[in-house]
Amino acid sequence: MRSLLICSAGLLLTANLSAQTPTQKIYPINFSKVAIEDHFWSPHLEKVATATLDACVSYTEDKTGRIRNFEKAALGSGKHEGIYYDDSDVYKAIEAIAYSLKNYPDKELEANTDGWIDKIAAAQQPDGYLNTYYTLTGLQDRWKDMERHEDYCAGHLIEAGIAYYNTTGKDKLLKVATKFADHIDKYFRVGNKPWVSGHQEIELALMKLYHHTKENRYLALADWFVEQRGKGYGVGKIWDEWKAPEYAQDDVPVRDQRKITGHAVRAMYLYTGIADIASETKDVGYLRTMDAIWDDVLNKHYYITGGIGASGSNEGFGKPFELPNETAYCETCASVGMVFWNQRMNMLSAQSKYIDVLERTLYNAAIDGMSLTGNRFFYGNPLASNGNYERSEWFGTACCPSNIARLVSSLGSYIYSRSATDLYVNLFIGSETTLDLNKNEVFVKQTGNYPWNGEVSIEVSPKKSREFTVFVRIPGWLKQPVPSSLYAYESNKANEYTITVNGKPTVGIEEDGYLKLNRKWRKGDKIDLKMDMEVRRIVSSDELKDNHNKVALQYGPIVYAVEDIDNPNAKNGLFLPDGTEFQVNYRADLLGGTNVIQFKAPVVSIDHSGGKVVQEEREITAIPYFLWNNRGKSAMQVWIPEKLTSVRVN
Ligand code: FUB
Ligand code: ZN
Repeated sequence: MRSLLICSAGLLLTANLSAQTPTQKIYPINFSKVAIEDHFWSPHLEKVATATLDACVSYTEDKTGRIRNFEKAALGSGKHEGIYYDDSDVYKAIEAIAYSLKNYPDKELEANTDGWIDKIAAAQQPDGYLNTYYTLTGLQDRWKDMERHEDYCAGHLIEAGIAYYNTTGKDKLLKVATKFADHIDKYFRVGNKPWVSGHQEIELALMKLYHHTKENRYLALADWFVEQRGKGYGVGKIWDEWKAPEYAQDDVPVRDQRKITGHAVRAMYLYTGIADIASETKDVGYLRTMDAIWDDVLNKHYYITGGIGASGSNEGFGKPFELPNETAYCETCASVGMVFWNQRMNMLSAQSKYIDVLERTLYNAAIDGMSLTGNRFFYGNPLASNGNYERSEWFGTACCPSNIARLVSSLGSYIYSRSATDLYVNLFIGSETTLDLNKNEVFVKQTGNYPWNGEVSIEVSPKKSREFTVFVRIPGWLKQPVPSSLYAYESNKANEYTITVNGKPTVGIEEDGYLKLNRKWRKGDKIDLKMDMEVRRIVSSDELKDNHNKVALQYGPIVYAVEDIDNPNAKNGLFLPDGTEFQVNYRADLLGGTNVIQFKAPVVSIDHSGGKVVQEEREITAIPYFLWNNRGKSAMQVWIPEKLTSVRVN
């Protein structure tokens, strides 16, 4: 299967594509070329620009010592404040700022960021090394404990440098990052000194640097980092103290890995980097590993919200099928990484199942990480709560806020992809872009009200009438909740869709989850896609003990939750018998405007005065999962008992 992919991908090489790699079948259209105007997403993008970045800036430079650390490191003295990986948050904030500035220019924010960059540059060592923790605690200890995130921070620095250059044209940070990358290359790869990254990230960052500079040594270094793993080279806390190389996906060489292990963010960044490398080197071993690991994640470790990493103790994957709801870790950063990785997998294969996964994670577990106000964040995203859990303004380990900010502000990069000749529509987000297909300018505009309903219009307007193919993703959720056996719709009826071009019903061929519309496209042509949305009851495979006799509700790609704030004391007594009738209503007045699912269902409680169990029929309102905890603390559940016998009443 995979070798087929490689053979056929080779054919694409004939095209003169600066952004396409040898193994990629398709590649995304960058957010800087996509203008988003979308009922659902525009408010989130705006909140990132107006509130999330403010939070990141104030916590980075005032409320914590992250910028002060750079000032002190430039002087070569002072006490390091915070944790040894805190530099990474500064870089990630700069990356998010860079993306957001593209959509929302802001001179003041840019000037302030320039000031940060001056301080970062001043803190760099003459040999290129840059890490405020070691500069302030003793450079003699650098590059010793592989868990200490020096290369992780370098990775985020590289990503920030490229992003800031791309938006502003200013290359000061990029030069700093490049100098650090060169230092690492010389010291490790050229110097032939083993190093296992204790927190992967640098691999994907080096691939960005490779694409930016076209310098082969960055590709070689990225690959070198991956090759180091699983060979017993690890030194430092993970290996010597914890004796847990699997925590950092270092127990087995990458080409032999078949099961997901360990820390979820580390894993996602690693496999994203490997996909980027394999797309250049056509490394069949890497591609096989990723197929196997992806199947393992989807079949054994994947929450219905698209979250991953069930366990808090390792911030990562637990045993197969161990997916508790109330203690689900599902770190926001892991969801961000899941989006990154699945986009890469889609690029390699042109299969829409990866976008199905990306979409589920994006619209549920990932965006749950941020409040509607944009300035409160979840680090973990559980699927049930007794009412004591809430978003925070910030965290001691503050990886998540800037991570969700950089994802949302670069959202435009996930909507469309292309090959040399054809266009792919992946996500249904109101937006416009213009691309060059075979020297023909093609304007594309999407409108609709997805995910609240399933009606989407796509205008495809080429300057010159030409034949090409528009691949429209037919979402997997029409037929099954996820592309694996972990979850299923209770009734196996598939939802239908219809598609018309210029009002005429069209039957296209479905290929790898896309409807292929091949024709001579003319100015003003319009595709109308209508997807049936209805409330679907989802059940879990028997192995998921925590979900026995429980159902979750989904409408379109959105997973719903019942919050006690709408349904007092329903958390412990609600159940959803077969045949419950659901109504979907759009409530403009609620939570910034949202669909709700309303239904009558029994709720049992204990009448403590009489010691009796009381059952009453109540009107229940379910809201999208990602919107919970926007009205204060409240109990919440995604998985709801189906029968009285599975209700646990307190
Ligand atoms: O270690 C850096 C970041 O902090 C990780 O990616 C997160 O999981 C948190 O541990
Ligand atoms: Zn995080």
